[in-house]
Amino acid sequence: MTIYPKEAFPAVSRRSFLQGAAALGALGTGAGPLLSPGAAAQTASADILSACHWGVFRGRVTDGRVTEMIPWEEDPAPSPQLAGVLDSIYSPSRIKYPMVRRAWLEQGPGADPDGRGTGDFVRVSWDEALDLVANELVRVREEHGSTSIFGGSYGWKSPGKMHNCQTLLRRLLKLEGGFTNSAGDYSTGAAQVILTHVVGSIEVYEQCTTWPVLAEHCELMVFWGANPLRNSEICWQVADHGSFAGVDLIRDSGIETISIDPIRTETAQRLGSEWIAPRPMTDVPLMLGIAHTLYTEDLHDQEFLDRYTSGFDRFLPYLLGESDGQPKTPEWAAEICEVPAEQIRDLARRFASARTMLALGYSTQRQHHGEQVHWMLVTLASMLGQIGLPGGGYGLSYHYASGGAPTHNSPILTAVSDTPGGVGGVGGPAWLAGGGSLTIPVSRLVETLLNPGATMQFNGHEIELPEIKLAYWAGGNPFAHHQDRNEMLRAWRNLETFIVNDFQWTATARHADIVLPATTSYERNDISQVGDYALSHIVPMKKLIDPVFEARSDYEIFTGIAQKLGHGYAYTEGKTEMDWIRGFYETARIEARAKGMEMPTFEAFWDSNEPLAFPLTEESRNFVRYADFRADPLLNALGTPSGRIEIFSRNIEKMNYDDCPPHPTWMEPIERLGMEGQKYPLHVASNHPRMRLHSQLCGTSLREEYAVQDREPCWMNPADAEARGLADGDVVRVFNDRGQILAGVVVTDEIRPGVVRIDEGGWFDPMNPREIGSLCRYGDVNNLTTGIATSKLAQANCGQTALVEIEKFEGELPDVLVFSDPVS
Ligand SMILES: Nc1nc2c(c(=O)[nH]1)N[C@H]1C(S)=C(S)[C@@H](COP(=O)(O)OP(=O)(O)OC[C@H]3O[C@@H](n4cnc5c(=O)[nH]c(N)nc54)[C@H](O)[C@@H]3O)O[C@H]1N2
Ligand SMILES: Nc1nc2c(c(=O)[nH]1)N[C@H]1C(S)=C(S)[C@@H](COP(=O)(O)OP(=O)(O)OC[C@H]3O[C@@H](n4cnc5c(=O)[nH]c(N)nc54)[C@H](O)[C@@H]3O)O[C@H]1N2
Ligand SMILES: [Mo]
Repeated sequence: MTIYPKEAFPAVSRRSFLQGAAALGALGTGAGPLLSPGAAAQTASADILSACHWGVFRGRVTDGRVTEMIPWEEDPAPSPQLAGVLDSIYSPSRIKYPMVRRAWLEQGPGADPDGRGTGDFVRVSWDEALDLVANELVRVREEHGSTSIFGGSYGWKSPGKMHNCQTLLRRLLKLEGGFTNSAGDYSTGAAQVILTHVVGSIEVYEQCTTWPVLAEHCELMVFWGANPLRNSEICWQVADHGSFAGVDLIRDSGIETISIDPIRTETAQRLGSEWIAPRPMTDVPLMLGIAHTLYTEDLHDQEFLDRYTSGFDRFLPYLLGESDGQPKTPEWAAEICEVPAEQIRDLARRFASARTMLALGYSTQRQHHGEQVHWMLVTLASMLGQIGLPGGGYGLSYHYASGGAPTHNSPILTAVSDTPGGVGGVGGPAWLAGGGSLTIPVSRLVETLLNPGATMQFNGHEIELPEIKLAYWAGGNPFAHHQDRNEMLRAWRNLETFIVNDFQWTATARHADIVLPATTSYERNDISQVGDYALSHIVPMKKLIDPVFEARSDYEIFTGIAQKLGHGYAYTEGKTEMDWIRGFYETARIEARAKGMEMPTFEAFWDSNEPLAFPLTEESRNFVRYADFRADPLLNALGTPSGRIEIFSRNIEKMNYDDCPPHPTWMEPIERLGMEGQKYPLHVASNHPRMRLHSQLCGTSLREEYAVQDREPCWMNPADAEARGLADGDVVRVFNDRGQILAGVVVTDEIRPGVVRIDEGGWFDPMNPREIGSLCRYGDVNNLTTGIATSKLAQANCGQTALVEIEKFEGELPDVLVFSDPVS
């Protein structure tokens, strides 16, 4: 249903589009959508259009089984992970039936909590499982109050607007009288809090100046811990892969690029970028050294600072060392970050003499004192004075979900709401919506479980930590995503009941008391949009096959529980799955009409088996972030107290936090490479994996592409490997005071010395689940990372903070067991 005359970017060239449209016999000429009557007839009958985080695809179904997922022909860069998506439907790690942990079932809630993870489950019927859950929700609420139920259930889930398992869970818990929710996310927990003080919005998920504008105007693009060619494999909605086209535009335009990253990324390789590899967690000193040169060599833009920012005069004494006796010279910075002082000076001069775009990723703020990095980057960009100019300034989502791909003129699909009778929220991370009786910062659940009743500072507020007795997870895998696994295991023992809906036997499901088998999105109908930023199409997510084994959709599961509790009708509002989907579409249709476009009827859209395309305007193709603020900073004032970029924040000053001063500041993290008294010699970069979405697809055949002797890979520089007598393919024990894991060595000079890389998302497979600190056989890196918070301001996670030692594993290599069904 590609029926608009649309721009070449990002999917197809204009020429091929015209040919395609002509072949369909329907060429749109106006601004509004036209329905292609022949569209449905064009496609093979068994190829069903659907979509997922990895992109739009057609599922080939033969005899009730999906045999192939064929990428949509308009996808500019289909994800190599799609093969794993298919495998996830049938993988041996699929949860087949409702299961209850034996001790919990026989002895009651809270029994033998150390036995979680041992795989001693009893199969029960759906009816019994739903009874157990319903009764337990009632018991805990009556005995301990509604805040003792944790429904924060953070994490990823299907991109469908209907089967949003987290919203569906919260809808149930709200209906029954409230729960403790979580705020923020693991992605940008530090940046999104600090940036509201600095630029007046969370900023990290905002659209960037578009790739086509960069191609025309940018002269120097800096990828600062930012890797679009890996991180835009996926979208929070359905991937459009616009960044792949964007990076190619940059390459073809001959723009100079620099990558500042401990790893030589795919993006840097494609672009042939200059590679600068500082010590991890030392980006603030590096930025300060550049800022010092800008100021002392009079390369900074004082006019911009005067007109658009506030508080530079309060930051300057720190930069020059007048307030603390330490000028932030390139020599000072070089000592910390191991980038030579002359190179730091050179960066400052080059940034100032060219139209420069600073593209920062998220990992630099997933670190102790992570707030400072984004604040200092905005300060640096302010000194350069190019914010709001085409191709200059900074961009915080070039690496994520194809930020910078131009936004199409599309209505926004509404979604199922966590409030029965309420209107569904639109776009954005659902966990930002709030809505519980009490809210804790998302990465502080473990701290909460260990310290009920204690108080916690959070962004100028004080929270009293509730006593959580029951946690319910639907969507998200905390036994992969949370840091310091062993501290977490200790904390989890304080839970009386842990309930999980998932379709795979993840470590989280294995540690549950009640496990409910969910369907994958390929076993139910849904609807979504293509591209978090591009919003290029509305796409049906059609059911390909009937549920596998006894799996039920989360909607059915929660409806079943609501029925047991006597609230079935309030929960469903009397609507079926297709009623909801049609409702979201019809609401979008009304919005489209207000924008002067006519969408086809729902039936025509659904039956066409094609995504519905929306047009791109010149204006959005040419979008420049902050152009309006630059044009008129009074009329388009920022949402900060001063209306300007705050290099000094009075609000943060008032909070008086020792770990978040009122201007960007370098503070030593608890551990880092090159620190004084460093206990362990190697830093672990726990990056986002190329062949997974976090832990998703780790249980599939894709593992064959990367696993080393069946273990998660551990990248090492040849120098570090040699120093330990290690060779490519060896299995090693990676350890520190927090935990220990096995991993498989990959020796490569694409990583700087002193840093090893073990991607996040490897499934946790303890040798002895009863023993805290037991060796993880597969390689879950979060056994090694610290569970502390970034600061009192954001209370965000520090997944990128960990030092370790590595030695060859000499014992008998244990089999990895986590990818099979624990029960059969
Ligand atoms: N050390 C370290 N740790 C990190 C990070 C890091 O960089 N380093 N990154 C952090 C970041 S940014 C994030 S976002 C988190 C990611 O953490 P998560 O979002 O928790 O990770 P996923 O593996 O995507 O887990 C999603 C789970 O939901 C399940 N699921 C998917 N769809 C459905 C559905 O429709 N219904 C149900 N019931 N279940 C479903 C999947 O099977 C899977 O188990 O990890 C964080 N942890
Ligand atoms: N393929 C794939 N794509 C994904 C995801 C996935 O799991 N798989 N997850 C998605 C999600 S939820 C999110 S939040 C985003 C995450 O986006 P990011 O957090 O930006 O991604 P990371 O891969 O953790 O890190 C990006 C780069 O930062 C570098 N880096 C690490 N530490 C430092 C440091 O101290 N300084 C500097 N300068 N660089 C450093 C890493 O080497 C890496 O190349 O990705 C999204 N995209
Ligand atoms: Mo994330």
